[in-house]
Amino acid sequence: MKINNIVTTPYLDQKPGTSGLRKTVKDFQKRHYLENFVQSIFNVATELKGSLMILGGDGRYYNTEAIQIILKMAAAHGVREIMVGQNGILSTPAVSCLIRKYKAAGGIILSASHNPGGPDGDFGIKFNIANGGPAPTAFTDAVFNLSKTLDTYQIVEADDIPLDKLQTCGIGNMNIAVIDPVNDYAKLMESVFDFPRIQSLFSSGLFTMCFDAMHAVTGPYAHRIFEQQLGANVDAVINGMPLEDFAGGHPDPNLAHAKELVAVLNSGGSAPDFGAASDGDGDRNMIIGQRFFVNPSDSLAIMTANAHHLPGYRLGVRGVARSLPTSQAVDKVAQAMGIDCYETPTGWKYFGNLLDDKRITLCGEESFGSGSDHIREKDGIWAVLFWLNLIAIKQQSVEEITRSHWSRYGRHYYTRHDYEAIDIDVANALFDNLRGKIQTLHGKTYFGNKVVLCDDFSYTDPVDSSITTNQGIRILFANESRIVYRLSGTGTQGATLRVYIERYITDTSQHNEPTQTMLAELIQVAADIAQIPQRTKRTTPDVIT
Ligand code: VG1
Ligand code: CO
Repeated sequence: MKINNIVTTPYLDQKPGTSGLRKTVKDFQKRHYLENFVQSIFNVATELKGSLMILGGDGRYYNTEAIQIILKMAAAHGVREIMVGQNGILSTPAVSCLIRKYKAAGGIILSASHNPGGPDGDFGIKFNIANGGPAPTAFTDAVFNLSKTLDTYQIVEADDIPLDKLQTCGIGNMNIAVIDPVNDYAKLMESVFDFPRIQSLFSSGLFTMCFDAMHAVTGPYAHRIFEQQLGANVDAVINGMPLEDFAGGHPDPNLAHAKELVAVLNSGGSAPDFGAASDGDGDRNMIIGQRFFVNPSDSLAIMTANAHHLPGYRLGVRGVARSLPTSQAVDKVAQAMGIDCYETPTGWKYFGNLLDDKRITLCGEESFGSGSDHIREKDGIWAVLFWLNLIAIKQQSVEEITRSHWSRYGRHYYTRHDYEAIDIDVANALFDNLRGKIQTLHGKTYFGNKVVLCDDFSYTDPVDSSITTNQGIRILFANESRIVYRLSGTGTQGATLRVYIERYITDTSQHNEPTQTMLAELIQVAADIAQIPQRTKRTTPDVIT
């Protein structure tokens, strides 16, 4: 085995964001760009030497090239064995499952998640640690610092490894197992949910579903689990073939991007009873019923209130966590159940310690992400199975389950407005101005909403006491309404401003209103306080979820 030491020049922009390093494909194709970043990972994650590592991606453009490079670099760094998904495919939750099941030292996931793919799209790389979860900030900071002065990387000279068939082979002393991407994950799902009960839901002939894999990674998982194992209707999975460019689509499961699914569910008499979608790398989910959308924050609250009905959660929910911008719907459930509810910064890495320390069982984010202690990532297929299992037990529709939840706990009207690709200087100035106002807003009243707290959110991890600051400006009102502002850490063009708005209504006679109408005044307040139109020259957001 011949290890080459390649001389390279450092890049100064390899700073991981909310979820790994995410750049355009064109950036990743720059000379040694990927190699540099992977070398920095190996330099920090010295535990990979002599250990097992998991490797796979969401199948987007540049996935297979990147996998071949990483295999050869792993061999050069003394990795003992690599498990790689067939054709380079592994969903993010499947990687987390495999790391935990086979006690790997870590894993690399190639994905830019919900960002578009193809030669003109985005690519990304994430590193997950031995607990199966995203590397914590201390790790990604160390990787970034090293990347800025990196001058060589190590790679083995070897032929490419065929990834199309299941086999074991090797490069030098390193074993390679090309594995079925679905098997282990499907077994885990069977252990968490009541598969026979979901099977009987489908075999009754009275219930059908439609799952939109958006030509991303979940296609093979959905075909196997929903159609083959659970016996769902034959046309249950649409867009189930992973494609390098997601057929030109934007693999983000929300009402704006999963249009085909929404049309199917809104098609009237013959529409399926249940609809769902997942994103590029399979960790997000959207749940819908016939002409009915379940807000992801509500989904987390509903899961928390009902988890004890499901086999995997029979012992109950220890505690829950949600990210800052996620609505306070789950807080109401936690309060009623007498369990802890943690508020964390955005990004799954902040849930890892809480899960490992057994403080929480379920967690979620407003951005169509939910998960539990079964792995250390959010999990799209898991969320769909959770809902299917719940429907099978309750024999109620998605809408009935959600409405009865609202009538018990109240409804949190919620929306997120995204202003994409705005000039970075404009975005920074907007935030500087907002921060400057923090002290002055307290006690002010806008359309009857009185400000009781305004701050720049910071989080002290209760397990390791690490402190994370500047996570978003939040404004809380006396009536429990809320506005949160933050900048995205996953975009690749300029800055994306996210504004999150919520309003809590207990009166059931007001639970049938259009969300944007119910939030209109607060939307106005949010725009005024941050001077969004004046500063960004935009009067409407690019995406509303
Ligand atoms: C977004 C979401 C965040 C999520 C992250 C990664 O981050 O808001 O909740 O954890 O994407 O999800 P940001 O910084 O752009 O708001 V995924 O499915 O890209 O791994
Ligand atoms: Co994702």
